Amino acid sequence: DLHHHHSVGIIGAPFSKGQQRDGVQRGADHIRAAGLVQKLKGQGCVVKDYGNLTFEDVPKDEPVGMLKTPRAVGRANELLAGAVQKIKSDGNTCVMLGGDHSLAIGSISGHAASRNELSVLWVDAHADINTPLTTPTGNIHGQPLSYLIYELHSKIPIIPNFSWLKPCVAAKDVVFIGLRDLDPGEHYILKHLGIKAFSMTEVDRLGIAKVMEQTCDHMFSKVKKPIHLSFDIDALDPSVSPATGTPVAGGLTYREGIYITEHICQTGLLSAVDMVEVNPNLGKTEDEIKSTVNAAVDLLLGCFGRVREGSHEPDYKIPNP
Ligand code: 6HN
Ligand code: MN
Ligand code: MN
Ligand code: MN
Repeated sequence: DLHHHHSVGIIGAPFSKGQQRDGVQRGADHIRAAGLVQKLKGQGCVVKDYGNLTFEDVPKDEPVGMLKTPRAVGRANELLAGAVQKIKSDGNTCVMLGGDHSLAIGSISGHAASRNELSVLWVDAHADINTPLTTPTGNIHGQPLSYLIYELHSKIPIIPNFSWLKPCVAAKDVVFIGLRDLDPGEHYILKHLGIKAFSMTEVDRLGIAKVMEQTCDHMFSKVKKPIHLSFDIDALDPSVSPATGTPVAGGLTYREGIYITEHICQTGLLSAVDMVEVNPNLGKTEDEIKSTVNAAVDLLLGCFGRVREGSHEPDYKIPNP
């Protein structure tokens, strides 16, 4: 709400090499151009924009096994991890604007480096938990969680430019919402590690209010850990957010998405947010791009106190005529 004065630190990560569709590196600038900073300030946040990271070209980045452009992904995430760690040590809730979802490797690592233990809420059509050996595509944006989870450490081979990375999240501290397109290896991993997951079937069965209640019950079962929300815009239905690289029919409504962010804000434990996979090149019309970018902005506003019922300052008085 208005009275917390959330301190927000924004970092842009114009990176696309975790997948193969050009344009997703421009997501961050589109989200800014839609007025994110001004709108956050307008709802009482203290905002510092740390700007965009610069990712240098990594020459001779040949595949390693199935993995595509592994050296560029490793290097970009090492940089991002450092930036996120700095933003956290400055006392902010960190907002990472992607870019593709491989960036969660650096964002979550940098966040974890500044905190003891995290809960990770992964809102996505996909589970992004393939290992380098289960991946059907070789795209690292479909794999970030396998690199981050302790229990999968022994399944991750040595990859160039990833030697800085250490797993930092326990399987029991991960919750998924919105799943509807998993690869067989990913489904096995979720079941095998007992990871809490609300697929679109559970969203249909329970409704989003119960899903969020149970998500928080699970995340706060022992101690109240800081929350890392990793929001892939493809979690929303493609009718809302069509400008994204791997759209899947049957997603969250705009309202369900907003409800998730409102509920997470109310916990008071939100510590970092990723907003990824907005690809302005993939909108077929200007309206499709707008709808996707505006959804991303509104979700972020929900994370930082915007409530649909409206709000007012504590000293508000009705003007006298
Ligand atoms: N994302 N499971 C597929 C893969 O290539 O591993 C799709 C991944 C999509 C990743 O949307 O962030
Ligand atoms: Mn608040
Ligand atoms: Mn996805
Ligand atoms: Mn994703």
